[in-house]
Amino acid sequence: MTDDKKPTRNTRSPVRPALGALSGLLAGFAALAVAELVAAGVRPQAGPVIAVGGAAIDRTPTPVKDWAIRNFGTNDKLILQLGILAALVLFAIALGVFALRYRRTGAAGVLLFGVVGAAAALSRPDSTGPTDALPSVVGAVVAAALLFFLIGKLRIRGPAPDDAVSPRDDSSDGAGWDRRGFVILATAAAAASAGTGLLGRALSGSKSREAAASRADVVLPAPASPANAVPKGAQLRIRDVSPFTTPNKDFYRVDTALVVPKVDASTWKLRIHGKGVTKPVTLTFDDLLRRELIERDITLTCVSNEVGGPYVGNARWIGVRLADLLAECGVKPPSKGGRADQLVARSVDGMTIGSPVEDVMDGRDALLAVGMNGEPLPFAHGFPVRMLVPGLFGYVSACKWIKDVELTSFDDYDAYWVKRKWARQAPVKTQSRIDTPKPFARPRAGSVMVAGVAWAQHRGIDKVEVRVDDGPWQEARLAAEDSRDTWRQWSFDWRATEGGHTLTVRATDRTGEVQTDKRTGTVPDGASGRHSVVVTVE
Ligand SMILES: Nc1nc2c(c(=O)[nH]1)N[C@H]1C(S)=C(S)[C@@H](COP(=O)(O)O)O[C@H]1N2
Ligand SMILES: [Mo]
Repeated sequence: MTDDKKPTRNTRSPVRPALGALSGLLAGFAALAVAELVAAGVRPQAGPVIAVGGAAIDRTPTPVKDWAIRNFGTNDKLILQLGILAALVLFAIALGVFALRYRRTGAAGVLLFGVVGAAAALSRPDSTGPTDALPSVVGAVVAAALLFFLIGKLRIRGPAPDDAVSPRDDSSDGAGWDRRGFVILATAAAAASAGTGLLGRALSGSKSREAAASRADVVLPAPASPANAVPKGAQLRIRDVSPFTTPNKDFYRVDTALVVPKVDASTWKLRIHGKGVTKPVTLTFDDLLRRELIERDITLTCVSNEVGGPYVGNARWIGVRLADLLAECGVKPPSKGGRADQLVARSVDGMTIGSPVEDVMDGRDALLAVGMNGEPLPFAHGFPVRMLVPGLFGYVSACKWIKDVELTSFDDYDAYWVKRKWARQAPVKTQSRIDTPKPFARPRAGSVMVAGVAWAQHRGIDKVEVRVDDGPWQEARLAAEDSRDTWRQWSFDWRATEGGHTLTVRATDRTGEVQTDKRTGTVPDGASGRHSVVVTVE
């Protein structure tokens, strides 16, 4: 035993630092709870975690963001929020311990976090004004006061008032400081924070309940121009091939929104204005539903989708033809003398997405969509209204939670992703994917069904070929085409021989272009290259 190491007078007990750390944590907890309650009154998105998270997303370098989307998918936001909370916990602990010694400075340090949160909230593109600073500021003031008083209880009373390492410190843990006062204050603070946090949750919950009620009230009118029935042969009877229509619950989601915006359709409005708009309009949701609706199958793809990746889906959308609406507002495409060549869609969360006016008005089914696979848009996919332009990647066409359409020019304005190194214009690239067999599968020798999907929206898929190892390209069987705006399933009956094999797929679109084997990354205008799967035949 190390009994030779008798405690000296200056040995510090770990109890006070631990209680300092606890004080920091309690202050942090109080800050978040109070901020959440204030945010529920102001605007849920103005809360510090969401605001700082959103600001972090906007400032994340494009390669990192792209990597996060590819690796965490929809969970990227959860991971970011957990990261922010973990950082807050560490800082709270550090501040609490620090405050044992420097009480005022420690408490003031809490205020600094309030400033960071407030600055983040005010800098958000969806900020509605100075009140957005309130959640962070009020939260920080309450937390600073709490830390100050909690640490006060931990101070040693007696002859050495200002020195944390008091001579009485070593006599026994807790001697000299107000143990009872600390326990009472800490318990009260924890209980009050929990109550405040729950109240905040309940209040912000009531707003999203209103939005949910407005969605439940939506009755989608029958489309004046229904989609053609999906041809029977469009859906192959092969296990593990992506279904022709992607169910809403399985549809990929890519956006920068930390919390899904819950928009109340009954108060939603869309403004159309800008260059060359002779008759600007503001439309309500009911205005849109009263118009002629069209229904179309359209495949949507993300520019961040890697070759073989999951960010592509096909749905049956209902909406208003955007070109007609624009024409009523006096907008002409550039080829007919129109002054604006870019349409910038803006969402309630501040996202901006720029599409070529020429593409939107060239006769394709560019939509202001209100329905997805037979129901109102799910909140995550843009309720009440989103844009879609067949043939363009989502980041230049598919604005969710849209609230404003401004006609401008590419020379005058760069939208959100363009400011972050992505291309101004980005038609989808001709792509194909092997859905089955999966990588490293071990199928039996003999007949093995190779199948997947291929897409080249608005051009159409004319051919898909499969190659085994370095063999010749062999034509796959193509499922029936629904429309050139949708993907097509394909299959290939492979006579598999034992051993390791690489299967590669390539598509040819209706312009005759063969999917390139030149590999590029997703930035700036989408990944190119061919999808391969390695299997071992047994
Ligand atoms: N408001 C808003 N709309 C948005 C985005 C966004 O971040 N915010 N992301 C775009 C991108 S990059 C894509 S690929 C599609 C994805 O639509 P989905 O999530 O419904 O699949 O939405 C587009 N619309
Ligand atoms: Mo995207």
